[in-house]
Amino acid sequence: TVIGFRAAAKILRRRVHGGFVSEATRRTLSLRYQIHDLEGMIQGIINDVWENGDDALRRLTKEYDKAEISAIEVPPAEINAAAASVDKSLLDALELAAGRVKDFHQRQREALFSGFNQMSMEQIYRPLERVGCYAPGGTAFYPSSVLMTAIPARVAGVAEVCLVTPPGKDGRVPAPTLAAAKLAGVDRVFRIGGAQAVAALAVGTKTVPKVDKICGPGSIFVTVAKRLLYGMVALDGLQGPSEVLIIADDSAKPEYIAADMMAQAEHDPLATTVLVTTSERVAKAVTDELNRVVESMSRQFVIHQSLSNMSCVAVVDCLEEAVELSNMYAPEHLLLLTADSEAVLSKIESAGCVFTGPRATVAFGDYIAGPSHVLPTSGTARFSSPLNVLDFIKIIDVVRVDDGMVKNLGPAAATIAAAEGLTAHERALRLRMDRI
Ligand code: HSO
Ligand code: ZN
Repeated sequence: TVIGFRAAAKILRRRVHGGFVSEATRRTLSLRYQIHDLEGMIQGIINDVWENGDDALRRLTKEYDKAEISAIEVPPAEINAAAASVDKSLLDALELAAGRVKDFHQRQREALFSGFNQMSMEQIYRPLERVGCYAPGGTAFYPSSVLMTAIPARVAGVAEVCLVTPPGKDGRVPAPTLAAAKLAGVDRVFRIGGAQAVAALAVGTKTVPKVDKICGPGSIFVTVAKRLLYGMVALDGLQGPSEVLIIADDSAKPEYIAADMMAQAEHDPLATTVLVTTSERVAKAVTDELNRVVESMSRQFVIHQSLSNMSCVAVVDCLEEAVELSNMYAPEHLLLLTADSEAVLSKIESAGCVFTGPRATVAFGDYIAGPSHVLPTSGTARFSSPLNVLDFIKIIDVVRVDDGMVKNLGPAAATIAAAEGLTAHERALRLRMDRI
């Protein structure tokens, strides 16, 4: 069904303010898994890993992933063998992608490092020492997510990059994931997933090292575990189900729009697709096209659920209204299919990644363009950024004090110290001033 601006605004506002575990997610979870106290259940897993370490990891992997694992860490020989077993064409494609992701982030690094320094005050940069990347596994395993998390970390100069990813029922990590890990320069791979993997990275076990930061998207269990452990460990953000908002005018091709809506929807029954168009004709043509094609898709069941429960098509009066909706929603992915898309882009205030150009599709960003596909979701693009080199770098400020600074700035500093009643501060300053 096609709705108007006001109805769309209401739906999108509710979604953005639904918090990071939206009501829809909670409802689905309690129906599917009979979980009524999600946070309580995950806290139980965290405590278990904290108390029982590797034993808990093996037991929980058996319980949740239905896999018997003896070695939690994947040995280098297994990584190499897996990489060698992967199809040449896939390996070449992953290598091309890895090179482009590396390039993009190296450019960011250069821009950062050529940044500001004053003579006496400056900022210097130091990489985090150890980080943990989470790559989703199970039915949909994503070697692309390995590249999109590990490579920015590597480029930032992180000393040790670890990867956790859940094993299949045979206890093995899929070969393409291991091949991607090798290409990305991952140091250590652990065959664990879910909340238990996040807990292991945050607290450390005999086998799994404690890391400084955990990044990468995962299931709701992973996301809740991240939130519960925040503070003990740094996070890249709390990624929810994936989203796209598409702004289209009458020049847009309905076939392309429908294709991207389905590509988004196939991720997850909770993935969200929003089409905002100024063209009634386009809205109608997209709906027809979806009805025509959905049944031919291999993941039609997921697509159908996502499109019917989590998506909407809105017809608005003008592109200004479309932009207003988009800025309010702050989508993870924004697809701009309008005649003058640069003009629209200049009005965009919040979005994870914008795709524009005559052949734009989100899938380029998912796999090969260069920016990380780990992007802020659930409205968090209002205040956060895509995963990038800065996620893996700490800034250290430097203040160099010479006679000039003492002369020029000492009196003002001493005056403020006196006003604060901190006489030892004032004295420390005056000692320097008196010696000149
Ligand atoms: N669109 C997803 C990333 C992805 N797509 C991985 C395919 N594989 C979240 O940005
Ligand atoms: Zn995708």
